[in-house]
Amino acid sequence: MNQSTQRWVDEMAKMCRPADVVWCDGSEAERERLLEAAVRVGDLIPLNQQKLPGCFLHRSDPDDVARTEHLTFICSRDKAEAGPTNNWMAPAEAYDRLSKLFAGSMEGRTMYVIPFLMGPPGSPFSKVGIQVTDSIYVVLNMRMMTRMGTVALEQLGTSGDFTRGLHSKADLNVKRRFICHFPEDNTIWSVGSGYGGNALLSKKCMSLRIASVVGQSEGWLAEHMLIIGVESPDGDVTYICGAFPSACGKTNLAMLIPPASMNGWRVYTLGDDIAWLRVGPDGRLWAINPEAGFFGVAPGTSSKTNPNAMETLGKNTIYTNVALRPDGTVWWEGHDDPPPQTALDWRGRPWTPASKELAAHPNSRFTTPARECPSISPEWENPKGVPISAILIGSRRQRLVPLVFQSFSWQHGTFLGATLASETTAATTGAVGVVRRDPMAMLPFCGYNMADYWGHWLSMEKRASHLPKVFRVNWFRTNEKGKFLWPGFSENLRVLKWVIERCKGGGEAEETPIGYIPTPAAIGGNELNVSDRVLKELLTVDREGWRNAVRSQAEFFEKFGDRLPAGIREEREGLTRRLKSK
Ligand code: OXD
Ligand code: MN
Repeated sequence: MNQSTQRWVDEMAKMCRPADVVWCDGSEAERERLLEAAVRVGDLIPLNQQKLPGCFLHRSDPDDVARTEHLTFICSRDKAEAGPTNNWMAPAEAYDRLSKLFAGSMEGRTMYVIPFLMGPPGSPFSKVGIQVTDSIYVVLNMRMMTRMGTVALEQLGTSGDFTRGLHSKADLNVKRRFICHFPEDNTIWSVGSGYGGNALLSKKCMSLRIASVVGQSEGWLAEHMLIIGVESPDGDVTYICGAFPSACGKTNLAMLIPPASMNGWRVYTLGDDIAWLRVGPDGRLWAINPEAGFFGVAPGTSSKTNPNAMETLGKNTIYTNVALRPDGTVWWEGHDDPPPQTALDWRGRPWTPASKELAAHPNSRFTTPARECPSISPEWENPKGVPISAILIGSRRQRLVPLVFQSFSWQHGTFLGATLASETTAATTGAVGVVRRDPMAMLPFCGYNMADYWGHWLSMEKRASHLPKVFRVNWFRTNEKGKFLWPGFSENLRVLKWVIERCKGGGEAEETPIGYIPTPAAIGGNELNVSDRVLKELLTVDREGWRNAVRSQAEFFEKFGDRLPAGIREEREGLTRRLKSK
């Protein structure tokens, strides 16, 4: 037994006063026991086991359905370390306030101790965490999202180097909800929520907020990125990472099936949400997915948008806040099947197609093991990771941002990431559809000052000799009627094809003030159902629009004062200059 883990767990138990403490080993027998207990206490509803073997439904508290960014804090000693984009609380104050909420919060409940490993066993990338929680739903999710149990304790050995995650649902009251990160203590305290992004501490809390800080000090990057391998007809596989804000189609892109017209192409899935990138001995950036499962957005997922996900979801899946059909199967808006005549909505209330409200919550989710995905890459658990040739930076923008363009350099690519903005989605509480700045899709997930984080990206140029090429993408352009201009989904592979050609020194492109833009012919083809006019519109630079964009970027950058790295300033000036000239 590792002394430091035991000591810490004892301390947490003393504060939370659970009825008992159970250490999770990750075994099958334990899964059975937990499922039985979850059904008994009403945390899970068994689904039709003939049609959906091993699948269950969870309905969360209606006030607890998304990440609550306004209740998420970085508790560094120095406020400036958290930076202007994070909420900050002094560590002493946070420990004091939250101790009071945790005190006795587990009375009458079991405290589960979850040792978990982020990354493949034995990998130099991997990190250990221990989460204690009073939620069986959380344990069952962590079991899929991480490598949980004995495997983690073995990796830890006698070391005290692990992330300490304390979680209690407490009374689920949003007034007493806090998600606090203590980067200097490698510690996370989360209270008052059972929602994935707030309560599965391995995910956003550890693998992004804490890991980004660790990455800065150890010289690597923790990013909100998918990882895919794209095989071209000659059999060569190119690995690509992609940063997109929540609910912008990362899971769909990660599991893409090529359109019928792109014979010989294939996409392998390695990760759909988080990538850890390190410089390899060859001077390239190598990536792993620290997670072991997918926590995807259900609405909009169908055999048309994501056949691989639909196949994965047929078994061993926990659904959260979707609708329940009378035959014990699930449904959501955008599902393959038409709306059911009757169902129970995500809150368990009777629902019919005439109902005014949605059947599934717009941020309803599925949790499912990665290994069951038909497109999973044979390399996904390679302890060395995979070498990354390109990074996509994408967001949801109806106007202005072209379908794709390539940065001039790593520094310019960092600038494209730093100036990313997106229309908000249901993955977080608050208004949907408002454009907000979301640098590298990390706004809610960067555990330290965003200006220093850009500086860290820029410093990669000194650490690595062959950095990936950086591309800005936008699948979400619409016309005046709000109709999408680009078909998206499997057709996005045409954009990836051009990206890969560029990485290999080919691909037709035109130099513009914002970057290299493909010629319409380099993207389109006879089989693509997009008119030449629309394709041209998708690949045009609106100079006036970009001049306005530069002004709004300036307001954002001003928040960082002197901490803004020189490289970002240079790129701003360069862009302004290029937009002025003919
Ligand atoms: C997620 C998110 O759950 O980004 O991945 O919200
Ligand atoms: Mn995400």
